[in-house]
Amino acid sequence: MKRILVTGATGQIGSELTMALRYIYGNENVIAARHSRQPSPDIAATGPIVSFDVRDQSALIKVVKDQQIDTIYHLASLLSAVAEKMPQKAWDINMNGLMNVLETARMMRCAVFFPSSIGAFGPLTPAINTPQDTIQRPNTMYGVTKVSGELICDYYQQRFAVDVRGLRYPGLISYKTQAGGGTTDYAVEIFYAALQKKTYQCFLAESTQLDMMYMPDAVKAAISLMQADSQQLIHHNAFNITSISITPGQLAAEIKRHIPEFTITYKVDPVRQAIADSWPRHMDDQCAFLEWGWQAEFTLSEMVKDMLEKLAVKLTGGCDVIG
Ligand code: AKB
Repeated sequence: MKRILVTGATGQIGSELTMALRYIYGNENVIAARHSRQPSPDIAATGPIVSFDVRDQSALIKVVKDQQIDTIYHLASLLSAVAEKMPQKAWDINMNGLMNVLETARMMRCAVFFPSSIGAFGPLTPAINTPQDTIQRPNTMYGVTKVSGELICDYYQQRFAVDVRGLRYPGLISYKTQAGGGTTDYAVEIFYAALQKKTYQCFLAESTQLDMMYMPDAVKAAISLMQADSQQLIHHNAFNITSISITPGQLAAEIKRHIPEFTITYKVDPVRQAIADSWPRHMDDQCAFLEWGWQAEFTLSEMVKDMLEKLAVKLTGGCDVIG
């Protein structure tokens, strides 16, 4: 029987991944760990919640022991834009939190999932069809913590045989929980603005192309990788995964097909634009496909249709839409 701990369970990925894991492994077997954000009503209603700071290793060890945890999905971290505003704090949370998780996993024999990001790449990385194994010289604190995180995960896997697996996520689009503090957040904000105000002022330039992914694909990727046969894995960790590669202009045009009166304007935020300009346009995810069968489901038009439908229900106070 699996006993799973999800750190950052109230964040953008965590709030959906926790529910998907509870559906598969049973509500009582998936413990949602939170720190600052309140849990969504479905997380609060369906299973156990614990509250601690990932930088507090004794608190983490106690939860792992008390709850007999065998797998940790470690999602708690600061995103790129906020990490650039407070780099020392970003290092503290992103790196010391991860070290505590890896050390706990080594001592208690847990498997670990660690989400890396397109932010692990930098301006010297080939931006088109970014290879799995390539130059990684990020110039942001977020990127520095993601590359360091990838390396320390590899180290724990090779040196201590901890079963650590991970993905490089693109920008994630979801209707349940907003991201907060990311460079790709425009791709979520735009949907709220389109439905509520019919207009959106974008903080990235119209032609800024980045990899994006709809949350159901992101959740599926994490679970499939953790379920994959370890004998088939060559990389284990930091797999490129990709889905939809778009610009704000293209996303706005697709939204306009559903809401013809929608308009977009651009007021570039130089900090987030510089971060976006240092990231790949489109990653090559062949290794994920070959090693564990990764394939995204949602196209741009399917994602936009689904987002608009489900977010409209949420914004009008309707019941959450499952699936
Ligand atoms: C961010 O924008 O910081 C994140 C990411 C791409 O890792 N969404």
